[in-house]
Amino acid sequence: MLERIAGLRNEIDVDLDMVSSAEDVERLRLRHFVRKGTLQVLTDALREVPREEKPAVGKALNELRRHAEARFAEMESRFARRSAVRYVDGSLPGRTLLRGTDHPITQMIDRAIEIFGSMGFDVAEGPDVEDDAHNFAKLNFAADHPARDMQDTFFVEHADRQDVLLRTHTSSVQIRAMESMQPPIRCIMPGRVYRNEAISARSLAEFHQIEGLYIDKGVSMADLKATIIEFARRFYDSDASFRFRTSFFPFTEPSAEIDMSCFLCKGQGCRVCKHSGWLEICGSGMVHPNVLRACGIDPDEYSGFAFGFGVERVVMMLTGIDDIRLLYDNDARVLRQF
Ligand code: 2U9
Repeated sequence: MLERIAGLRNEIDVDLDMVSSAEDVERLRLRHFVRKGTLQVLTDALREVPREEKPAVGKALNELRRHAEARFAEMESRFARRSAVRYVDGSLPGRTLLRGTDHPITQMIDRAIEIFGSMGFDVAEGPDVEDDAHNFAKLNFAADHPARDMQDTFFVEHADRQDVLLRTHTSSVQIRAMESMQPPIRCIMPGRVYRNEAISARSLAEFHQIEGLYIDKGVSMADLKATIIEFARRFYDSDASFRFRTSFFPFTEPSAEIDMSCFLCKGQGCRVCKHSGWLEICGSGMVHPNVLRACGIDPDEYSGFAFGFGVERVVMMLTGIDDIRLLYDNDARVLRQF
């Protein structure tokens, strides 16, 4: 009997030394460990062993069982680790791979760049962290203009300067363009801007603007009107009508807000245009002579127009999204619709 026990121990060891997969281990486990397996057959045979030999044989059987259990446990865990990495169930259906798309804000900016590009406008870029001169002073903001106030502007702590801030509009980029180039200047400035505003469904403390600027000899309000109408007909609706309402900005004179007949209801009144039939599409005006002068451009020789609009507002109008925060939640269920 002791020989049979030693033989089975040897057999189990040799079998386990040769396994190469979890399935092999499982096959051996079924051979040795189940109710009618080799170990149980030997245990049952203990009944036939003479009484005086029983203690030694019983002890040897217990040792064999412990040894076999330890070896099986070791082999099972070895293959479980490997199979967790390697095992592929070819019968499972494939996983759907979701393709990413450009964010709707990026899509709108790209479309605007393409349309203005076809009209001869370049793209200019500038820093998000600005100084008071480029963000306010050279844009003809009076020293006590409320927009400089802590309520609107994020000021940046700086060891020796008090005039560092996050740009509140991309007009600062236009100032840099005029300082560094001689007219004709024709460019748009898409970019992120920052205002210290309460966050709500309609406003965020960070949003995107696109501004445009055209400086040359003899540029007039007629050029402004033609450029914006051409852009809006291509961007929104080829049949739209337009109206120009007088307005005020420190950096333009005269200034105008531009409205377009609603692309959805064609002026009849609907939810998008708040039942007015009109959509406000941008602010605009002729660049103020003080602004030209501050950038080293002679207002007696050159004139120019400028315009600006908020990109998130455009995205909301075109998509029907009525809470601006949805554009920044990065929820794929929202974004994959565009
Ligand atoms: C220079 C001179 C003039 C840019 C302009 C607007 C009118 C305007 C707002 C629309 C909504 C910004 O996003 S918004 O809050 N903008 O109404 N912007 S004219 O005029 C300039 C810019 C630069 C040197």
